[in-house]
Amino acid sequence: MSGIVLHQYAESPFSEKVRSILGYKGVSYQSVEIPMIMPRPDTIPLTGGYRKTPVMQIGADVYCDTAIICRVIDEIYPENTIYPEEHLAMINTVAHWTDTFLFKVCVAIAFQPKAAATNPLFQDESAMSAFMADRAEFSKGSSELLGMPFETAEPHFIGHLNQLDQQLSVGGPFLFGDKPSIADFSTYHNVWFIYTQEALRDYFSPFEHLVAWYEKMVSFGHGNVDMIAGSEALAQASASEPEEMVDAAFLDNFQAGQLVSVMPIDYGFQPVIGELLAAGMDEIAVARNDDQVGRIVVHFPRTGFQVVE
Ligand SMILES: N[C@@H](CCC(=O)N[C@@H](CS)C(=O)NCC(=O)O)C(=O)O
Repeated sequence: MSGIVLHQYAESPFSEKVRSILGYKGVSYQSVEIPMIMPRPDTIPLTGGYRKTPVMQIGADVYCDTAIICRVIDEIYPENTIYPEEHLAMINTVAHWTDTFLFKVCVAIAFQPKAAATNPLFQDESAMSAFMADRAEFSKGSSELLGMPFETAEPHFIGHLNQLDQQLSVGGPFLFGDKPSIADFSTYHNVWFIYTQEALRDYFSPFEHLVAWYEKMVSFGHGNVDMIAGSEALAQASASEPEEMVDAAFLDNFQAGQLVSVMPIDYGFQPVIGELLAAGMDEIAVARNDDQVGRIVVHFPRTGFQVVE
């Protein structure tokens, strides 16, 4: 069986969420450092259009969105599960809110003028305008990612840090008890996004319990990573066959084999078109034939995605 290849870039918060889980689980894996902006010629042939970051590849199976990436990692490495059954619905609800609403708040905090003035990305004018143009194209048709004014975001951000700090001062050491769950990792990457910017670190000064928790999360590291070239990842896909899907479910009158288009419901409206292999309660999967890498199965979580005939 092929191993995990994570397509990610260093500055990406959602990539940090996955890197941190791989660190917590002590996983050895390969990783491709992708460009922060398009084009991504070594990743898009695998997804067939989806362009959010990160993407996980295992041979010719490709996983889009951290909701399914983290679940699959936990299935492969079940020891110290981050999805404890006794809190499953609540933990997934917290993770979803944190990865959607709180992330949108954090984007507004991260790109406020005070931070932009010291962010290395924004020191070079042409790099900055290329980044802005790329993200405008990425967000076309949606106000979900870049739509919150800083003045609206800031009280939401500080209020949530305060609640986290209060909870961690009486409970813990993690958000749902003695061991970290997916709720911790979703919260962690948002905190990391802001905390790692020196100009914004003062936000955390009043919150010592939150900072102690954050340092524990940082200490998990990133696992045992071997950086590979994008061309090697594509070669692995070409040399592999997707895993067969057994007992795939089809809800909502969908049928195996029909041609569908799949894309996120919030932002990043770049569709993936393929033959439907699963449309169950937890997962959507489509098969595509790519000119460069052959047959690929692309997997998405059910929550957060739309399937159109
Ligand atoms: N729901 C997605 C969100 C991923 C996301 O928004 N990633 C950001 C980077 S952290 C992104 O895709 N930005 C645009 C890009 O990298 O092209 C997930 O959980 O994977």
